[in-house]
Amino acid sequence: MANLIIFGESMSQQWWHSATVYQIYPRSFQDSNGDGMGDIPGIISRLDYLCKLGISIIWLCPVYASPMADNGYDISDYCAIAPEFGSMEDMQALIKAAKARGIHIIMDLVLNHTSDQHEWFQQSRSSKQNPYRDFYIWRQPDEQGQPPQFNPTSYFGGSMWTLDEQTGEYYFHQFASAQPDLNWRHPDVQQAMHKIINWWLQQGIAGFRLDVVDLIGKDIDAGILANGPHLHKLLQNMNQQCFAPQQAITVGEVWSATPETAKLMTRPERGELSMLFQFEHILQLHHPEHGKWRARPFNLIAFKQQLERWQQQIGNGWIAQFWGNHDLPRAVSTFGHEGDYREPSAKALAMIQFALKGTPYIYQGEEIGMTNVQFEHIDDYRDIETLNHYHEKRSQGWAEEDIMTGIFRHGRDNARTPMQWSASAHAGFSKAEPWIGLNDNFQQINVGQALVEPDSILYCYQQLIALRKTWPVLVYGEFFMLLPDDPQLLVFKRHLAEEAALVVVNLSAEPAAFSYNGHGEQVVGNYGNRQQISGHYQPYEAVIFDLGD
Ligand code: TEU
Ligand code: CA
Repeated sequence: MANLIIFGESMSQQWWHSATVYQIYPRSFQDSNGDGMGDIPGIISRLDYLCKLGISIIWLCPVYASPMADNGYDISDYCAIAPEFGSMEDMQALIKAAKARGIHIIMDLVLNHTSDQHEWFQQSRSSKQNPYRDFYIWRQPDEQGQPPQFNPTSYFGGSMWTLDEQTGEYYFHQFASAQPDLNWRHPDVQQAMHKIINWWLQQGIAGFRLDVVDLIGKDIDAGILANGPHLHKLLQNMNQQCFAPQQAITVGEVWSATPETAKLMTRPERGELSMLFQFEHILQLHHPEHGKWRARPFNLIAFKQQLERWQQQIGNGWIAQFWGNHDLPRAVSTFGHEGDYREPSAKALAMIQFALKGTPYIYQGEEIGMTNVQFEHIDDYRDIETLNHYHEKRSQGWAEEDIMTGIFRHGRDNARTPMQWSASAHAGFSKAEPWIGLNDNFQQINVGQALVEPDSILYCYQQLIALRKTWPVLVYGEFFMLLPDDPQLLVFKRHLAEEAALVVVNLSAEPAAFSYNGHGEQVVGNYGNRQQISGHYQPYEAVIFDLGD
């Protein structure tokens, strides 16, 4: 396809720019064999549903062999399937069945760390002379037996260093001690991982989501973890050895990303990644000292400033557009409205997402407006991050209610309750008690209900997915923010050659007035069909107008 000039930069068009990705968290998507755990045959049974939605790519969260300390983000064998999800034959059947429906699969590759049960780590910890010793990061204790000076708190609580009795040295892990960081400075680590990547591409997958990929360039002795000095070289090597030869699609999870670093990682001429997830709209919710556990309310004006910066500064780089994922609270509960305006606000969030530059990612259940959950007791929670946080804060004297409020609002299990397929037992997810509790609103909020409702959230997503495939102005149009300081209205324009679109969203629970000097035709709306752009907008009313040429 021809190149475009966007904000003065030459942009080569890719099919995955206008495609939509659907993220599946396998353990919570569909159980096929009645053990209460989602699995790969369950996913195969739902491919026609995804096809009907108009999905082009599935991002499949880890299904590799794993002790499941972090639900599969602790891999013990990259080329084997965890039995609870099925067999390698099931995985090959999924790839084939998806391809037959025109759906590509990208797999979640956890390359920053392995499970401590991985053969490499078992060898590495066995002796200081073992050839695998330097696959990981080991340091001598100091005279007092303490770990190195550089000793940040792990994402899951506690120190990032764990003393291993066998050889009396500390090993480094940014997440759980069951997830030792790989030493990416070691050429054998790079080669071993390239081999795994190429093996999976030969199985017929289309690419990868790269877990915390900005951490692999770390320089521990310089105290640098994210966006380290070795990152770009490592990504360029990986691209040359693996991605480019097979036109693989890659999306990096990059919590540290800024528009500047994102351009370095995703401009096509740099030969690194296809696109990345940046998290500024999530991080703005985090408390400066207590992060997500004492989160602040969503601030629309701050959001608009970030949005304008990203949309205008990413140039010919590319990003993923998302509201939620398996680590984040439910989008409609965080950015929309859980009560009377749940449906219009869920559609409003979808319309914003699909009207922006960047590939849209739908997290399972977002298409029906699934909400956060509030389990009675901490024992009902499953996530290692949540459980470690609870026990750590209880030991530090935090009130139970304070901790639970943080978990209700931002705990990762909000996104991991079983997919709500129907109002029948266990929401049609399983014939048995699921591995984690259901959200008790599944009888009102489920796919079966959405499919029989002509103006459901689901059909709004279906319309937006189709629209992006046929209206390039939404995919490539230059972005212009209007009313930057308005606390209720998000209004922006997209321009491409003679085409122009105007997006007007009242992202509040109160009516808002908007006046605009010009005419447009409603293409998508969540409150019936507007004839005028100017006027009053209902709570969470959103409209995409075609301003014509
Ligand atoms: O997440 C990276 C990560 O840092 C998140 O866990 C984040 O810190 C936290 O959830 C924000 O509150 C990736 C995976 O998406 C996550 O599921 C894994 O637990 C983690 O890496 C380790 O692999
Ligand atoms: Ca199962």
